[in-house]
Amino acid sequence: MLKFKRFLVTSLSLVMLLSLVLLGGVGAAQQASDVQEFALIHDFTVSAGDFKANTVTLPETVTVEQGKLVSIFNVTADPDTTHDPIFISSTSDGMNPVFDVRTVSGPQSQTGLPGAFRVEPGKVTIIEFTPDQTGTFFITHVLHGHSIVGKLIVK
Ligand SMILES: [Cu+2]
Repeated sequence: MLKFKRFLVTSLSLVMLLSLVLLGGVGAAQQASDVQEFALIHDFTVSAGDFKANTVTLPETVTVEQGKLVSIFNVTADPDTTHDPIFISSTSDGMNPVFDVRTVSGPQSQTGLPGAFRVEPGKVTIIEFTPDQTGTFFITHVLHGHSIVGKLIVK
């Protein structure tokens, strides 16, 4: 009985501690509300072995506000394929990178191209940028040899 009581007290303490941590987390997130955070899954769907198959992102469209820092956590759903380079481009061919995209955590692009980022299986690549113009932009793997992907809308 004493053991059970101790277990109960310990469990309750843990729950309270967890609540405090979670509430603290929420508070911190509210303080950092100027950061627009998104998780982006790059899903490479091979159709009949064609490497030029479509890649999609989930969600397919990300909508952000101009002038506010954007932070995107990128992962790939494909267990084998590393994507590099990925660009956010004003054109769907990926040739016009915008917003000075930086990789702040995870694998860096090995292409050396400005604005390029890399997504590897089993790793999280965090990119940051501040959109300085409105419009529709393309999150593209075109230079990696397969076609479109996601859209970024800046309002
Ligand atoms: Cu790719």
